[in-house]
This record gives sequence, structure tokens and C-alpha cells, in this order.
Amino acid sequence: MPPPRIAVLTGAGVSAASGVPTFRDAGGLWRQFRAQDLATPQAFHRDPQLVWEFYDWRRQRVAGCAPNAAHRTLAEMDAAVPGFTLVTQNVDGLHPAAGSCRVLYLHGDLWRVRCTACRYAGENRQVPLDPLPPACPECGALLRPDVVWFGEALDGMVLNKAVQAFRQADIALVAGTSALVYPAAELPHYTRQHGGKVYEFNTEATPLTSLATESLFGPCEETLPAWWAGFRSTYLNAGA
Ligand code: BJW
Ligand code: ZN
Repeated sequence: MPPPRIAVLTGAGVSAASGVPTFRDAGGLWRQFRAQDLATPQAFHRDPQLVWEFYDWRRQRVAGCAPNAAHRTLAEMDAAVPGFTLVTQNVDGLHPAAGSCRVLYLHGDLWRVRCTACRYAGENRQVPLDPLPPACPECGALLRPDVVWFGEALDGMVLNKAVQAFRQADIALVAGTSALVYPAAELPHYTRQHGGKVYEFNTEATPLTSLATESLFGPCEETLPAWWAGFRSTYLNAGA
């Protein structure tokens, strides 16, 4: 029998142990800054330099961070489970840094920029950034961070693939997300609707706790590796 299909949704809590600030916890970004002033298209239109500086500061913080045991465990799953999909809300790039190959980025990527006017998009790893957003090499309009702000649509193709993966999953793992932001938060519901199991890995209860088959409370850099060890010994040739 093939091992169960697994779909994973990760959020900022997965990178917390790496030193990346979360959004809504104590010390989280949206406790110190107003999201409306920094993470909306209106904010960028009003004050592109302020928003650019905020992302430059975030990039500088993340540049000094390394993946933790939660990222590494998910990369191991990617390599070992045939029907595996990792869907992340994180923009920090720590999943690919840990070796995850197949990643769906729901909210974009801190290490990419895109044009505000045309279809130009590209990687940008410069740290620190120039103080002002640069001009698009193709049309001259302003470049912006390639992330999804509040009120913006997610990439339709990426979202469709994510919905598909959660519909088809026998097991959904939800790690380190407050499950407050939509449409990401509705993904585990598709797995439940199709009779699959949902395991939540969080330090606290969330709106998904009542949906979950089981919630494993604790730091996911500890609970995910432990869960994976159990899964591996049940469904895969343990240690192989
Ligand atoms: C640990 C841990 C450890 C800590 N171990 N755990 C339906 C209902 C209501 C509202 C809406 C709705 N549909 C859409 C909306 C509006 C809005 C929304 O959801 N608002 C809610 C807040 C109410 N959604 C949107 O606007 C989305 N767009 C959209 O729906 O478009 C529709 C549309 C269609 C057609 C045309 C136009 C529009 C876009 C959402 C974009 C979110 N963007 C951000 C910023 C990204 C870029 C950046 O990084 O700057 O994404 S906001 C921020 O929140 C970021 C995150 O990815 C996202 C989720 O946060 P996350 O990851 O859950 O982090 P936290 O901090 O909230 O939680 C951390 C968790 O970890 C906690 O639970 C801790 O306990 C836990 N934890 N340490 C385990 N060691
Ligand atoms: Zn352009």
C-alpha cells in the first residue's frame, strides 16, 4: 500500500525558533506596526519608501537566520513521501534553504521583486537594499516586494494547486499558523471534508483546533520531528 498522502500548511511559528519574528504573537510584527501602513497596496502607493524600508529591515533580519528542525523535518518528508505537498505562508525562504524542493508559496517571497505595472518579476538577494525602490528594467515603473499584501489576490494557479493538494490529502499537517488569514486558513477544511485527518502543531489553540483530529501543543521544532519519527516507523521502512 502506498503511504498516505500528506499536505502541509506552515506559518510564521515554524520559523520562530530560527529567530524570524511572527506576526501576531507577543513581539510579532503586527503588534509593533500597523499592517495597514506597511502591508497593503494602498500603503505602498502612499509611501513606497517606507514600505521598501520595512521589507529591507525584514530581509536583513532573515538573512542572519538558518532553518531549524521543523524546516529540516519537512524537507525530509518531501524527499521520502511520494504524495507530499508543502504549502507555506512564509516569505522567508527557510523551507528551500532546508532542502524542500516542492514548495507552494501562498504569500510570495521576500527574496523576489516584481513590477507594479508590467509582468516583470525576478530574484533579488541584495542586502541591504538601496533606500528607494528601483525602476523596472522593462518598463521603468516602480518595483515592489513580490509578496501578497492584505486585499490582494493570491496567485490563482498556486492557490488551485494548494486546494487540490489539501483535497487529495489523507493527512494534513498545520504548523505554526494562527489560522486567521484567509484563504490560507480554509485549506485544512478541504482535507476534513474529504475524510482526511488534520494534525495541528502549535504552541496555542487556534480557530483550527476544533477542526483538527488532534492538536499537538508545543514548539513545532520538537513536535514535528517526533510526529515524523512515528509516521516513518509506521508507514515507511524506518531508518531507511
Ligand atoms: C508556534 C511557535 C512554535 C509560535 N511552534 N507554533 C475571509 C474572512 C475574513 C477576512 C478575509 C476573508 N478572505 C479574505 C479576507 C481578507 C484578508 C484576511 O484574511 N484578513 C484576516 C486577517 C481577517 N485576506 C487577504 O486580504 C488575502 N487576500 C485575499 O483574500 O484576496 C481576495 C481577493 C480576491 C480577488 C481580488 C482581490 C482580492 C491576502 C492575505 C495576505 C497576507 N499577507 C501577510 C503579509 C505577507 C508579506 C509579509 O510577510 O510582509 O502574510 S499578513 C501575515 O499573516 C503574513 C502571514 O503569511 C500571514 C499569516 O500569519 P501566520 O503565519 O499565521 O503568523 P501569526 O503570527 O499570525 O501566527 C503564528 C502562530 O505560530 C501562532 O499561532 C503561534 O501560537 C504559533 N507559534 N511559535 C509552533 N515554536
Ligand atoms: Zn515593469
